[in-house]
Parts: sequence; structure tokens; C-alpha cells
Amino acid sequence: MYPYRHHDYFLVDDLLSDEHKIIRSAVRDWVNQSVVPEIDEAAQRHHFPGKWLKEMGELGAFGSFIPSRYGGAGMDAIAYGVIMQELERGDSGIRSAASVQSSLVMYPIFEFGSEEQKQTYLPRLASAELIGAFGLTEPNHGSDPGRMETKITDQGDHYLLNGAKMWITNAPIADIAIVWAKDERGIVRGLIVERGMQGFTTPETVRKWSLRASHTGELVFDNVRVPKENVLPRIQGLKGPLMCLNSARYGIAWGVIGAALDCYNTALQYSLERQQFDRPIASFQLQQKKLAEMLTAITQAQLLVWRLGKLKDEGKVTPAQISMAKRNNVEMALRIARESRQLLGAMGITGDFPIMRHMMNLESVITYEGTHDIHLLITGMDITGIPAFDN
Ligand code: TGC
Ligand code: FAD
Repeated sequence: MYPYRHHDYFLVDDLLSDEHKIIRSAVRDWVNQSVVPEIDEAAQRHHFPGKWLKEMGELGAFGSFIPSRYGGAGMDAIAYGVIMQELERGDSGIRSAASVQSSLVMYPIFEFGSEEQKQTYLPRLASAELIGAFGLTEPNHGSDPGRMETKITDQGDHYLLNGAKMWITNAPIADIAIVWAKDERGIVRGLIVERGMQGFTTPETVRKWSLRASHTGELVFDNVRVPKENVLPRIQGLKGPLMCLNSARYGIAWGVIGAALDCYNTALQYSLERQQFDRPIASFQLQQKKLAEMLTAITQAQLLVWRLGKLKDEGKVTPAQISMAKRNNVEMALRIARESRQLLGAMGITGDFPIMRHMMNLESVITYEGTHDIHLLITGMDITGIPAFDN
């Protein structure tokens, strides 16, 4: 494991404000001090140390874009991206925990919740007193959430919730879950389901080879009685969960650059040290090609997300632009992880270096928040005006 050195070939840092740099350096220091020394052991043991959640809450890594009156930091979209990038340099599982808490739990409560719901939940989510999960995917419906089967039936003063969600980050440790379910008219509604409600269970998904330092599980609802005041009042329809995904996918487009930078930094330093044929392997053209192409791809991704962030802050960003950036940057990071792994030879498969862990994590990141194929189809639809999802 080498000390981290940031790589910024096109001086993109000059485009960041002092506030962005301050938050970045706080998160970077935390990752270096708390995550880097422990992450390999945590991933090998399939374990996510709970103290990281509390520490992220203290750092301001949860809900950085939520106004301070609700416990957030009231920062802009670029600050959120910078935070996600530093966290994912540590591990995609750490970024996942922060993505879910910020974009998939705090965002819908802030955007679609009542004033009372905001006051009740947001400050406690920001400080990590409460941990949240987001339930959209089901056993029979992943890419096509519009066909979800989880449903609510109106019982007068409450709803009865039945169904199941699968592959849910933070499910086994969550205090609350934002759950998307259809009402009797087939309209998608958002509900805040609380741990302890009778009939609500959260079994853990085990034996994963990816995101091992992250809790994944199911949300199972067996006649769960959900009070009507737990329904998000200001949203109806599938666009509710999809709006949350826009925020999380945006964060991933930034985040994966952190994983790519960590792999590139490791490959560069190793190639300068490792001697074969009496020369550092960095002196061979084939290895220089790998390194040069990695840095080119990282630089393109850095510029892409900076512009994406500007568009988001100016209120001009489109969901299709976010899809393009998520798809491009995750593939870039996965390619760099695979190339870096080869550059380290056999050492690349060990836990002495972070590369194999990043590579396995990115196999989930390329699937969740919309698969690589689905994001291509979103771009295709945006270009042609023709949806090809069910053709
Ligand atoms: P479609 O008919 O196209 O759309 C339904 C309604 O939604 C609107 N809409 C959007 N609104 C906001 N943002 C977007 N990105 C939107 N995309 C569509 C649309 O305008 C329409 O509105 P209205 O008012 O006309 O009703 O829906 P469809 O059923 O054909 O599906 C479209 C598709 C395939 C693109 C979409 O369903 C999709 O994105 N599928 C992928 C599913 C996905 O990404 N799941 C992610 C689950 S959460 C997760 O993975 C968390 S990982 C967390 C971690 O650990 O980091
Ligand atoms: P499927 O939809 O069954 O897709 C299988 C394959 O078919 C893919 O290659 C896909 O691209 C392809 N395919 C599907 N439809 C089409 C089409 N129309 N055209 C061409 N190809 C198509 N979900 C949540 O709701 N909340 C979470 O917190 C969450 N966390 C996750 C954490 C992890 C570690 C993982 C792995 C997943 C998580 N997910 C979560 C679920 C994730 O969003 C889904 O896995 C993802 O949306 C894909 O759904 P699926 O796995 O059912 O694949």
C-alpha cells in the first residue's frame, strides 16, 4: 500500500473553490486515517465497522446539499461530488453508505416530505443517529421498477404494506427505509418504514464477492401497518424514485474517479519500483501505454464531472447527461482497475494493495443505480426520442 498522491493532470483543482478544497481535505484526511488502515481487513471479513457511519456524520458527509436548518451543510453539487470521490478512493462500500444516506434517504424526505417529516428525520440522518435504506429493486424487478409488485392497501387511518425488496444497501442496519410501493390504483408511492414495525424484517445478503465492506440485504413486508403520516405527501409516480436516482447516479459519476485514482496511483508507484530484466517495469513501452491511457481516461472523467456539477448547480442538468456520466465513468474506473491489476502481476491479486478490492466493488457499481446497458438505452432514447427498453 503506497501513500496516496492526488493526480490532476489538467489542473482541474483550479476550478474548485476554497470551500470545496476544505471539505475535500477533511474527507481525505479521514479516509487516510480511519479507512485506509482498516479497509482490507474489513472487506476480507465481510464487515462494515459501524464507527465509520458516526464519523462520516461528524464530518458532514451525510446530506451535504441539505440546508443547514435540517442538519445538512447547505453545500453545492460540486462539494457533494468531491466528498463522494474521496470516500470512494477509500472503498466503494463507504461511498455507497454515504450515497444512500444522502441521495436516496435524505433527498426524498427533503424533496417530497412534509415539514414534520423533515424535522423528525433529517437532522438525525445527517448526524448518523439514524441510518436509512432505499427500497426500489425487487426479486422480480430490477431494471424495470415500474412493474414493481410491492403494494399498499388503504385501511382508513393506515396502509397495509406487503411485498419484498432485494439487494438493498444498509438494509440490515437501517433504522428507517424509504420504500416505493403501488397503491390500489397502481400509482407508485413513497413511504417511511421504521424498524420495529410489526411484520418488517431485513435479512442480510451474505457470501458476496463485491462490496464486502457494505451491508446488503432484503426488506420484507408482511402486512406491515404503516401510519398515513409516514407517506411522502409531495410525490406520486415512478418519477419519485427516479429523481432520487439522478442524485445518487451523479454522486457515483464523481465517486468512481476516486477508485480509479487509487488504482492508478498504486500502479504508477509499483511500476517505478518493480524491476524486471534489470529495469523498472515503468520503462517498458507496454506499461507506459497502460499508464498514459489510464491518466488520459481519468482526466476526461474529471473534466466531465466538473461540467456536470456546474450544470447541476445551475439547474440545467438533464437525467440523460447524468446517465452518460455514470456509465462512462464507471466503465473507465473498472477498466483502470483491471489494467492496474495486471500491471502489478501476481501482487495485484493480494490484499496488500487496494486494486483487486476496487475491481470487485466496481462490478456492483456498474450494475446498481441502473446497469451499464440501461444507461446506454437512456442515452439512445435521448438521442432518438425512441425508448428501446421493451423492444
Ligand atoms: P418511464 O415511463 O420512462 O418513466 C416513468 C416516469 O418517470 C419519469 N422519469 C424520470 N424522472 C426523473 N428522473 C429520471 N431519471 C427519469 N426517468 C424517467 C418519466 O418522465 C415518467 O414521468 P411521468 O410524469 O410521465 O410519469 O419509465 P420506464 O418504466 O419505461 O423505465 C425507464 C427506466 C428503464 C429508464 C428506469 O426505470 C430505470 O432507470 N431503470 C433502472 C432502475 C435502477 O436504476 N434502479 C436502481 C435501484 S436503487 C440502487 O441501485 C441503489 S444502489 C445504492 C448504493 O449502494 O450506492
Ligand atoms: P436485471 O434487471 O435482471 O438485468 C439483468 C441483465 O439484463 C443486465 O445486464 C441488464 O443490463 C439487462 N437488461 C435488463 N433490461 C434490459 C433491456 N430492456 N435491454 C437490454 N438489456 C436489459 N436497489 C435498490 O433499490 N436499493 C439499493 O440500495 C440497492 N443496492 C444495491 C447494492 C448492491 C451491492 C447491488 C449489486 C445492487 C443493489 N441494488 C439496489 C439493486 C440494483 O439497482 C439492481 O441490481 C439493478 O438495477 C439491476 O437489476 P437486476 O439485478 O434485477 O438485473
